[in-house]
Amino acid sequence: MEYFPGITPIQYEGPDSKNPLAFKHYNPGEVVMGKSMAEHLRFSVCYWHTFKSLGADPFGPGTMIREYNNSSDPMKIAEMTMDAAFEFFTKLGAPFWCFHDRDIAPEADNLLETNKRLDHIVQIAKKKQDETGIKLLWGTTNMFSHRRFLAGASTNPSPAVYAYAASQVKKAMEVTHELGGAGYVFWGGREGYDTLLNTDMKRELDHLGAFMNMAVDYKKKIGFDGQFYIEPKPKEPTKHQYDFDAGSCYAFLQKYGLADQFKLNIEANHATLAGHTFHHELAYCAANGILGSVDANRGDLLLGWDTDQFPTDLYDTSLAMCIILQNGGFTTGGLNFDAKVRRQSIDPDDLFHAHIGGMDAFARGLKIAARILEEKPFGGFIQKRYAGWDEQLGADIENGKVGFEELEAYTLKNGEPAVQSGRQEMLENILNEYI
Ligand code: XLS
Ligand code: CA
Ligand code: CA
Repeated sequence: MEYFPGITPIQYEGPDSKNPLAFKHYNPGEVVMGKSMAEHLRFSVCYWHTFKSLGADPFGPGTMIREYNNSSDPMKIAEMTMDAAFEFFTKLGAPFWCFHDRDIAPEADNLLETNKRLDHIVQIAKKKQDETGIKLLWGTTNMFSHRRFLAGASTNPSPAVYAYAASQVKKAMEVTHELGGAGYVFWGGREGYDTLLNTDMKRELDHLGAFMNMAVDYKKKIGFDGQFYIEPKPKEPTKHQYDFDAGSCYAFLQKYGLADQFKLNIEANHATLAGHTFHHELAYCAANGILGSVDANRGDLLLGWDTDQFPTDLYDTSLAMCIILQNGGFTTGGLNFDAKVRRQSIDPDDLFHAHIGGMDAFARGLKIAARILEEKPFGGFIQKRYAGWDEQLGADIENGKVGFEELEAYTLKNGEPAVQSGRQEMLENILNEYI
């Protein structure tokens, strides 16, 4: 059965093409700074939004009618959806996919039966991966939809829920390993709180730290060598999520002895919800050696929630690609479209338009970033701004050779320091010439 009839594999037709179902900028084999665009960008399609969310919002049910969702048997739906998904990945030309355990197979009445269902679907996925060459960027668990997780999973007040969550992560890591996943994501779900009147924050954080350490132990035990990631988000569903932003995740990882076991998966929309730019969160990770992977989407400046729109802003994609390239590019990570089409975009074709737009936006961002890094239009502005740190005084401070007394003696001898312009407007104008 063909679920996307009338769609042929999406081709690169170049910037002059007027075909909406063609790439204008993403040319997978084209080499940019020594690597193909496909290798740089490592695009991934997410299972949950693209195949499982059908347009429901708090005010109404789904609006999208899909052939692969048309059965009274939930396992039949799971099988048909996996078929549709691989047809989609193949036609789009996306090299990777991502999923939550419960996206691909529905829960049964108990954990044992649920795991059997998951195993059945994983075997289908494995066969399809082998046939198509499409790979798993990362797997994860859904520990936020079922009512047992209403007060969180590994930060739940009940140790029995904690145990259930551990069993679920154990299984999801096993199937991710089985599918050759390049990574495994921990997004906080309901790990956070709505009011401190009912929450023991210290205990919950300690439990979360212990849980992550158990996950690391089990990873070693089964020989899974994929990368672990934490995905920050400041709020939603809880009022305050523990993994608020990159900074709070890094503090958590260091406190619980996990800093060398995890990197971060930075989502653009979560960065802006935290009051940061996407650029900031990526730069913070790069500065601390924890830049792992990216959930490529965007929010809406006028809305305060996680709209998960497809990325189209060239400033965002260009600045992101500058950081990613300067950081040496992705290794295990990639650009996962954790994004959903709007509720009114009901046709299966809209899924293609959305992904083509996101892929072209990042392809342009890559080319812009590569030109900026090669042509250096800012003339080493940042290096020059900090040049004093390469001279005697700066070097003595950086090398710990001086303290307050020596710095006071320097100041008394040299008097008022010189100041320089930050030239923000000039730099913004130069950037605009490249967008
Ligand atoms: C939700 C998150 C989620 C993670 C995976 O806001 O973005 O989808 O990426 O659990
Ligand atoms: Ca995400
Ligand atoms: Ca999101």
